[in-house]
Amino acid sequence: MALRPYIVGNWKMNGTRSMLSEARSIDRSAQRLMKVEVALAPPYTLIHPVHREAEQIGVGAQDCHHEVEGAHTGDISATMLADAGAKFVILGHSERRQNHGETDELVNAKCHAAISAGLKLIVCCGEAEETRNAGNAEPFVIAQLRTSLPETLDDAAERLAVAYEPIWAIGTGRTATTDDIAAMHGAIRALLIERFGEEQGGVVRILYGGSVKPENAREILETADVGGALVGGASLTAESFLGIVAAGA
Ligand code: G2H
Repeated sequence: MALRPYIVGNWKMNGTRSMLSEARSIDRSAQRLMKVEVALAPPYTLIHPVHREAEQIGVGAQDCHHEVEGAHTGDISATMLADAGAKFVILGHSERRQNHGETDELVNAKCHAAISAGLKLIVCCGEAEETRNAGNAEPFVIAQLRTSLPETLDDAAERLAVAYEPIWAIGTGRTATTDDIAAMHGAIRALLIERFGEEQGGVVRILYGGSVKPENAREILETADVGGALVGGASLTAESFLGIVAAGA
């Protein structure tokens, strides 16, 4: 059975308490759009406030450490996220991979930490422009996921989402063509079925990310094997984010 489209706002390093009004507006309207599962990943400092203010939408984090606790100055564990009210965590975003040297192996360790803490996972993947131009986008992304994803997950269908975000489309205003998205999501689907079996892997949602906005959301969300969207810039105001949510309803 297909799951509802999953529309997730990734606020990245944006947002102080003044942005809670946007979260409240999203929450109030998302409540009326029951056909879509709506979630927000604000910065760490706003997870608990958003959790308290927004009851209908899921709140999550943009990263976690791979260990439960210890001497890791500045880091946050999955257990702490769950304690603050987070229901999911985004792992392996290309900005983490690029800016913090995160490897596929580390992303895999973080997946296990998140699973142990009871969180849902959104595991990101995506190729650089040179990789696509060289014709290697698909093998690159599949290799990334082969190592990054957990080896087994009994409840993969509900617990896991994969976000395909071509790096060259992130925050640039450029998006992949729907043909390219469908081809990549098809390849990811085959890997998910190989790893988790038809029943689970066949329904794990594969989100598209990279300059999704109200104007292009419907076309992207109607593309084969697109189960939702991971939205950065356009999730920072309730108006534009709700435009994308409405496109998925
Ligand atoms: C891709 C996306 C959200 P944006 O990183 O994860 O950001 O929509 O700004 O391209």
